[in-house]
Amino acid sequence: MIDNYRHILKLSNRCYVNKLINKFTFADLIKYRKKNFQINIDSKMKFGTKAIHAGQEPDPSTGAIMTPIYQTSTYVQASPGDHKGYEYSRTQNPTRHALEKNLAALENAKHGLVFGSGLAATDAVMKTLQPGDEIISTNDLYGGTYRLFTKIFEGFGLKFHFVNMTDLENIKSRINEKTKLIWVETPTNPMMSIIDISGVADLINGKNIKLVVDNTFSSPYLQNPIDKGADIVMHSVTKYIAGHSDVVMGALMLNDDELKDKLAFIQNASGAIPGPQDAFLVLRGTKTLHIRMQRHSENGKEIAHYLKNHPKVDKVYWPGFEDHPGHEIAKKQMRDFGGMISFTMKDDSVEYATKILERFKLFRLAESLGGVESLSGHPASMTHASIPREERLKSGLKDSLIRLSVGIEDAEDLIADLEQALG
Ligand code: P1T
Repeated sequence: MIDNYRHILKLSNRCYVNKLINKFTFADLIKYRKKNFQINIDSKMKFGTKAIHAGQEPDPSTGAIMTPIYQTSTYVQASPGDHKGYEYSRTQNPTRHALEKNLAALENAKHGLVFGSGLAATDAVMKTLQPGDEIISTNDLYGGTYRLFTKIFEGFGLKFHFVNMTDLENIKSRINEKTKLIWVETPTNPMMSIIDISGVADLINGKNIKLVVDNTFSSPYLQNPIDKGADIVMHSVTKYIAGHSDVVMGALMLNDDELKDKLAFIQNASGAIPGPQDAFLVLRGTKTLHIRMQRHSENGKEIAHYLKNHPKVDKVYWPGFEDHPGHEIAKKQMRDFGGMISFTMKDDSVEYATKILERFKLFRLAESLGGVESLSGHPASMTHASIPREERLKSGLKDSLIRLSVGIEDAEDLIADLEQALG
């Protein structure tokens, strides 16, 4: 009896669905397909609107509001070369393309290209150079970038000069006819030094030298280097852009068509691309980038001031302080000062720093930064261990320096954690 009822229910449901399908005529389908759901993102649109909408149109086949994860390695062709613009997912993938367009819009750039990691993006930029070319970079930069430059690309004949870029004279005096690229990171990792992007751009104006800015610590919400004269912006998307510590990815944003073609060729030829699942996660991340960065900056400010007034703390490195040497430039080129802070203790020993790091409960000890959760790090033994100690000390990176990535938890709880850890 019950089985009979189930059968009748199934049949009637099927009839209802069929009726709906029959009502939706072929003409309706064409009308739906023709409707333009695209939102025109123009340069006047504000950051939050671009973050949520740029590069993202409802899926043409279903109307899905979120860009689908096109988890496919290849695309069917009607006849050789007769396809819909997608041939093979190393070269093109719709989810990745949506992200590339979204990221380009956030940096006010024409083009965006994403890679399997921040270092893969940096690697692609270096492959545009030739043996004998010279690069000027900051002496205070992410240890992995330093390692890529010195341990890989020096071996292929590129020459690197690492200088203190807070003084533009140090850059100017290194420029010669072989200089092809200037690699800036600002704020720097981990000393939070500020490099004047427009100042560097002015130095190379009219010369055949490209300016690349690693904008990871600021995120596109706090700083847009292309507006200040940079040729390429590089991001470790892993950090603030993705924002949830669940993806490793890198990106390049730029305006120059020829350079973009060169980099897209390298992206495909070397093949360091991210998968569609990760592209989807980052598209989800960028939708809240502006809100997250506002809270990172608010919390960063409270924590920086708390640390500055703590009797056991020696120096606090955060560009929002009026007495930070780069404060005026930071005010000029950044929208706010972010949530990255480094500090040293009056008891300047590795032992004491280690004790603090072990005591943290909310500020978990881990490599990386920029996620919603707060993290702590010990650059000398972790992120910057690949830089020789004498080089580290030149930029002020002491053995006891602790780096904080201030998350978006409640500031009171973060301060309570610092209070118990500093003892
Ligand atoms: O980890 P990856 O996505 O490859 O990005 C490298 C990178 C590039 N530039 C900067 C300024 C970075 O901070 C990083 C990665 N940094 C860390 C993992 C860290 O904890 O500092």
